[in-house]
Amino acid sequence: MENKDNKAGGCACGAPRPAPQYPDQVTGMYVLARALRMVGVDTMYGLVGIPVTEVAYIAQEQGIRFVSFRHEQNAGMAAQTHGFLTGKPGVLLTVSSLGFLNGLTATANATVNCYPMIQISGSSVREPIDLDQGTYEGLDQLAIARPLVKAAYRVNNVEDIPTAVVRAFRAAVSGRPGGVYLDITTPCLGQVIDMSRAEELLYTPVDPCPAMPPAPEAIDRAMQLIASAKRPAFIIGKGAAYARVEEQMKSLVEKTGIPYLPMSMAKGLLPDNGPLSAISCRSMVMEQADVVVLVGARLNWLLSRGQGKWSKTVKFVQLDIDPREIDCNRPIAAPVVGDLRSALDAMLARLDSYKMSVDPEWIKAIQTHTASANEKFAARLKENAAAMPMNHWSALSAIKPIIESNPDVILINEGANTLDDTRDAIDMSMPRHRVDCATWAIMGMGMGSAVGAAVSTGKSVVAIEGDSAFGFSGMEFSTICRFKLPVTVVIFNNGGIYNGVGENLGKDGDPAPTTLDINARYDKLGDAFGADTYYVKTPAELSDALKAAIASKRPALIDVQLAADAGKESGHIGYLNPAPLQTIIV
Ligand code: ADP
Ligand code: TZD
Ligand code: MG
Repeated sequence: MENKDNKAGGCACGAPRPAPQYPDQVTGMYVLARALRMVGVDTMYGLVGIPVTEVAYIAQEQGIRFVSFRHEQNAGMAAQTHGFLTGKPGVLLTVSSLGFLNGLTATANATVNCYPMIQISGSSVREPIDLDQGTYEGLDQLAIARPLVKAAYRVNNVEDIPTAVVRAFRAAVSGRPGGVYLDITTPCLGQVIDMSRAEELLYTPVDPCPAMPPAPEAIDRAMQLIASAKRPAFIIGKGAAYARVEEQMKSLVEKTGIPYLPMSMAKGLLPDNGPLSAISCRSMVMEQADVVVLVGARLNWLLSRGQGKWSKTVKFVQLDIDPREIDCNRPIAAPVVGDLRSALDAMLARLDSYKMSVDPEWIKAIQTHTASANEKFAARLKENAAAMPMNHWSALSAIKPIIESNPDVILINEGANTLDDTRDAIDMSMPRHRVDCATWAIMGMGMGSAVGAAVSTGKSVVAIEGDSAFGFSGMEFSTICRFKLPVTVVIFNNGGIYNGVGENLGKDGDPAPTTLDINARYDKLGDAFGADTYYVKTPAELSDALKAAIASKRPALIDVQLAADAGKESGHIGYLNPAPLQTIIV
């Protein structure tokens, strides 16, 4: 009987690539690369092996940049960040079984965060998988991916590859963006087709991300409510950053005089320190606003699901592309379902028909509260600047002025205290310049996102990482170096998850569950790959190192020595722990 296991009919791995046997024929791998080119894909992130090595070689040959990683999750995090920052799906290429599963974590994360991304995975021969006969890397990948992604397709026939790529592209970017899984079997990748037939099948889709304007009556309902409000506020989410509506939001804020509160990754869409910024007035907005306009922000756990502190009488206007988002936690008085650009343009066009009734006292109260919060914040940074060993605030007192005077640097940020304190300390003034662990608050996006941000924008990147957070993707620092990216990684080492002073309650001599390595020299990891490295113990040393690192536009790693007791359990979200944990952990 013929051994069908992974018989591809073409070269599956290894370099240099052999010359094609039949010059007028091509394989599925070639058709895939060409189809990606036709939808405008210029970059792929991934990790190769059987059966997709040749896909990456052909992609490079076809002018697609292939950024090769050490672990698929990180390549996926790069692809999702590429998607968020460019509005075009980031593409991840993985091998079958574990490579697929490793990458799927990022594709699921992209879906949860509404970032467009396509994971393309080779998969093994169908028949022995379906009969559970134990084939090479056999796994029913499509079935596993399906519940975790926005859409999932399998291609079994080379002639279907162009259609599959276009469908994946459309699914990723249209409506609410998300992660899409494209499964291509090994036989399909190796299937041979005449070049002329392949060229006939290839096409570029028309309008893959169509505008979806909201109904005019939805706009009027929303405008009426906004115009009636005495204490209104905009809450701007990362959907607005993704939709690139900074100009529309600027006009709307200027023309209505309504203050705005950005969610973490919407920071900088309008300046954090602008006169109508309510960034320091989160509680005030929740407790006192009478109308809140959600602009590409979900009323999910990050906004207490509209419960808790929120006023019982506040009325919501919600601008979102996904009708299922409306009413999910609180009744929404004025849903505006459609794409943000069309929705905001329509609101601006109708603005002259409405007279705003914003109470000047509300604006005064927000500005007074902001001034006093800013004063307290500055005092806190100042008084901690001298702490030895450093804590998060001392380190941030050095970093804040440098990042703020380099507004075009993209900031990547993950950790617990490292995340919360950095987000609060550093004002952003440009849209899409902050990428963090976002809706799922996951660790492990750092190095992948840093690569994706640098590759997709060509800009300099600074990643501010907790020592635990860094550990999830730290090996990818080698990718930053191999691709010579202008990325500076700053590691806040407080020796653990949340801090380094956890106690092992069993006293068996093992480290506590939260304890990592307070004396680790992470900078030496950078040395291994030829980066510029720094080990710093004071804000002055950190300041010099960060300035030099950003100016060099080379890979750099700064190990920031903090005190082991710097940082508290779970940062700002300790209240989410089940009750007994709160009493045990330091
Ligand atoms: P944040 O975490 O910043 O609060 P979320 O991820 O919770 O933001 O919400 C983003 C929202 O933006 C999602 O509900 C998504 O459907 C919506 N969205 C994304 N792109 C668009 C768009 N182009 N137009 C309208 N809404 C969008
Ligand atoms: N695993 C994954 C994938 N995501 C998570 N969020 C966690 C585990 C749990 N976790 C957090 O929520 S924050 C964090 C973990 C492990 C790390 C916090 O430590 P850090 O930052 O060193 O990164 P700080 O400054 O010490 O708080
Ligand atoms: Mg830590």
